[in-house]
Amino acid sequence: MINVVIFGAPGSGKGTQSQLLIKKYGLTHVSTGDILRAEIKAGTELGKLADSYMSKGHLLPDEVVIEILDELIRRHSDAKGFIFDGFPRTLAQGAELDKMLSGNDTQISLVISLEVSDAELIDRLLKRGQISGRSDDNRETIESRLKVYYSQTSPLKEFYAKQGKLKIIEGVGTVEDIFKSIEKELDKEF
Ligand code: B4P
Repeated sequence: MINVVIFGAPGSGKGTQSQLLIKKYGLTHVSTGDILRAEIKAGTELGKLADSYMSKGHLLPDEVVIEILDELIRRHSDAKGFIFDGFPRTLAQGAELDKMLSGNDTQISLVISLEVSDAELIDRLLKRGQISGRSDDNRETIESRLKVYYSQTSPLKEFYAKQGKLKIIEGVGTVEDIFKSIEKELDKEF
């Protein structure tokens, strides 16, 4: 099994690059953001809870997201591998993901960290906000998401660097050129 984490700040292109990765490598895409947005759309209890955090740019409690992931990994036990997009987002989620995967006799193969400046991230998300109607793509919430990223999520880089799994990729340029840099790293695993 090949398991890849696509890592980066909000707007760094995790979702965009994941779409290309699914096509080329046939891995199962796990986007916690997409799952939560689907719950919001469906008006479920989980969706209401998710909206109360996401619209402020905050992370959902670890135990809520971990439960979703745990169930999903069990349901896809026959997958060729996973692309984890937007998960883990805290050190606790990272440790839990390692446990879940080792329980299935597998592990994270590679962590791709997309590096993009704050100015570019803000610009991308404001542009997306104009068309997506996403409640978290407005300036105030974007600034809060960036703060949360630096305080709670970016420490995971050190966590994965220590495991020898972190690959830093320049996340600015055309979507195709960035994908080529990711492919170079992934092709070594297949
Ligand atoms: P996510 O859905 O994961 O969203 P994201 O980080 O904002 O976006 P991403 O990096 O995927 O950006 P994209 O490719 O779309 O999370 C949303 C919220 O859900 C979180 O804030 C949190 O509240 C909650 N949540 C999710 N997971 C959680 C977890 N594990 N624990 C707790 N809470 C959780 O790209 C953005 C834009 O840039 C797009 O418009 C795209 O077209 C553009 N773009 C992409 N690549 C480009 C390039 N190379 N050049 C120019 N533009 C580019």
